[in-house]
Formats: sequence, C-alpha cells, structure tokens
Amino acid sequence: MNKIALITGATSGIGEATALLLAQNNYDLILTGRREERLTVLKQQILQKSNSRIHTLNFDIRSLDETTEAINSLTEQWKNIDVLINNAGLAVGYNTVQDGVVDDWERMIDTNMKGLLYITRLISPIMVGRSKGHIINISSIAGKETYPFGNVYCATKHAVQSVTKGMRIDMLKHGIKVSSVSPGAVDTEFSLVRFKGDEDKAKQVYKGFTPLFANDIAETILFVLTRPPHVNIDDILVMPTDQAFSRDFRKE
Ligand code: NDP
Ligand code: 8X3
Repeated sequence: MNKIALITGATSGIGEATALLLAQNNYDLILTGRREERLTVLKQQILQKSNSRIHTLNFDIRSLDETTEAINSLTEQWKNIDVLINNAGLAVGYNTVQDGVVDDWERMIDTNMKGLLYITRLISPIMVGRSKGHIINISSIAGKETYPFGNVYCATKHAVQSVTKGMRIDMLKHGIKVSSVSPGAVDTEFSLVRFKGDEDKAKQVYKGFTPLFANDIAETILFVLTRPPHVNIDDILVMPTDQAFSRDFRKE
C-alpha cells in the first residue's frame, strides 16, 4: 500500500514539484493551498502520469477554523497520514523594521509560524496514535542567518528551526521522524509574492547566477524521506553553487 503524504502549499514552487516527484515514487497525496483551480489542474496532471491517489484540500492555513475543518473532512482512507510536509510559506515586503508594514508581518507570522503549528497540531496526534510518521518542515537559509531587509521573514524561519527541534524532542518517544529542509535561493513564485506582483523586481533576484529550482528541493525531500528507519536527517541546508551565505552571490 502506498504511503500518504500531505503537502501544504502544493499550488506552486517547491510544493508542486514535490507533489509531482512523490507521485512518481508511489505516494498517495493530499495537496493543499488557497488556489483551488491550481490544485485541480495539478491533480489532473498527476493522475494522467501515475497511479497515485490524489485528494485536494482548499483552505487558508492562517485560519485555524478552515484548517481544522479541512483535516476533519478527511475520510478513513485518507486520515492515516504518514508524511506531513510543512511547506506553505511566504515572504512579504522587503523593508527595515522602522519602515515595516504591519500587515506584511502578520501575513508572514500567521502563515510561516502559526499555520505550520495549526496543521501539525491536527496531524501529529494521528501519527502519535499510530507510532509512526515523518514531519518535514521547510525552513530556509533565512532560518540560519538574518539578512538586510529580511528581519521578520528571517525571524519566522528561525522560529521554524526552533520548533522543528522542539517537535523532534516531543515526538522522540513515539518513533516519529522530524526533519527540516533549508534551501537557499530557489526560483519559484517566492519573490513575486515578496514583491507583491512586481515581476521586474522578482526577476532581478535570480539574475546573473544560477539559482536552485523547485525540483532540486523536491529531490532533497525525497532523499530525506527515503532514508532507512534508523536514520533521521535532522536538517539539510541546500544552497546554489553560486550562493554562499544569504546575500553573497557569484554573479556574472
Ligand atoms: P511559492 O510562492 O512558489 O509557493 C508557496 C506556496 O505556499 C504556494 O503553494 C501557496 O499556495 C502556499 N501558501 C502561501 N500562503 C498560504 C496560505 N495562507 N494558506 C495556504 N497556503 C499558502 O514559493 P516556494 O515554493 O519558494 O515556497 C515554499 C516554501 O519554501 C516556503 O515556506 C518558503 O518560505 C520556503 N523557501 C523558499 C525559498 C525560495 O528561495 N523560493 C528558499 C527557502 C525556503 P496558495 O497561494 O495557493 O495558497
Ligand atoms: C527564501 C530564501 O534568501 O530570500 O527563504 O531568504 S531567502
């Protein structure tokens, strides 16, 4: 029987690439995100290419009510989630704290931190009840360093690093693996979201060097998932060859 993986933020970027790769590797998938149309298209795309079962859940992870309703709607055949990939996240804005936009801060804190906790609170008891499971939190180089204008986004990713360690301690006696994957610059919709739809600014971020691509992180996630039962990858930092530290690039 296939394992069941739930991926948050599967409508683009790393989450979408991970869905496509895990489907090729015999996982049944629960795919989540706010953009329902994209979930539907991705589901069709996967069903054409694999025998994986796909279930989509359309909700905003910042809402505890919506998240609870979505997870509670899972039928018996979907409830036994083996893998939770906490990927949904975003950066919004690029300012100093003194010029910061409070609404941007709240979006980042509510998504990257509180949303991750809400869904983990709902799914981890299922894993504990079965004494098995694997939680992978998508952190970032921003969880290890703070760069100029990254203040609140970096703080949320530092929090992801910290809560990953806490989860690992909490889950230890239940035999549940907890890992984090921490990428450097990945060319996804991330910068388009950060710069609020400004395509020129977003493109500028990946100009003059070769960034990571979403599939590079999907492959890393698959590696983390496929270690033998006695091996847990606590954290894996994946950088573009052209990037050392968060703002040090080898550019043309
Ligand atoms: P994308 O913008 O391409 O994907 C982000 C995903 O998160 C989308 O599927 C989006 O779905 C989902 N999401 C955002 N907000 C919400 C919400 N409120 N409720 C539900 N889902 C939400 O960016 P990436 O693929 O790059 O980002 C994925 C993760 O990787 C994030 O946690 C990011 O911080 C992290 N990361 C990214 C790096 C990069 O350089 N790109 C580097 C390091 C880490 P929808 O909008 O449909 O809701
Ligand atoms: C996303 C990568 O360097 O913009 O987490 O923080 S970075």
